[in-house]
Amino acid sequence: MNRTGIVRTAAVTGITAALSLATIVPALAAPVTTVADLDGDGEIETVNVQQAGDDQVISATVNGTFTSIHVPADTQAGIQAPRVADLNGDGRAELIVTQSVGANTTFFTALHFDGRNLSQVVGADDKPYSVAEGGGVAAHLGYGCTAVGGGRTFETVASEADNVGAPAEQLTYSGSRTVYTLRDGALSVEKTIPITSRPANDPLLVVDPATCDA
Ligand SMILES: [Ca+2]
Ligand SMILES: [Ca+2]
Repeated sequence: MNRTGIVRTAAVTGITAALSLATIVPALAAPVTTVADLDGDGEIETVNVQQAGDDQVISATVNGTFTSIHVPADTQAGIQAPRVADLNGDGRAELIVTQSVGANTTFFTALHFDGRNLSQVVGADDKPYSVAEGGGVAAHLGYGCTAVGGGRTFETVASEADNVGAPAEQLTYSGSRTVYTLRDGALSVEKTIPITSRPANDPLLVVDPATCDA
């Protein structure tokens, strides 16, 4: 058995253990909290996340007013604290919320505070936006931010391996890097850069979510 096989077996055993534990103890995941300045006034709000059936409820009190939103959750993976980001560099935090956790890939949605309520960031198609991170060997997926002027652009990479099975140092990926601007809770595409057969360490493929930190 090669090393990859051993790692996979260990991961599967871990999942099985987690599943049987969930069967014995069907309790709801414990609520989690994080802190973010949602309205950019310099005061930090507490953000609570709680499981509700197949959903998660994300809530906060901003400037004395309570707001909450339901979004789908991955009940098997449990409730996770959102990542606190500022995708456009305006000083108001966005929340990157885990929606589903796969073996290699995690899907997130983004929330913003519109001045009154928390709402889902929408894409150019006006639908709730979702971004993937990870991909294992077969794909290279993720997001990051780039400082532009006084603000930031939000950038995603979505690519697939051209040659799965090749030695790691020979793997190349093709897909695209998309540059977005976020305004009033909506992402619009600034440009899409094609990626053609580039190694994983190519600057076009490299994205670091920490560059979006608030
Ligand atoms: Ca605040
Ligand atoms: Ca922001």
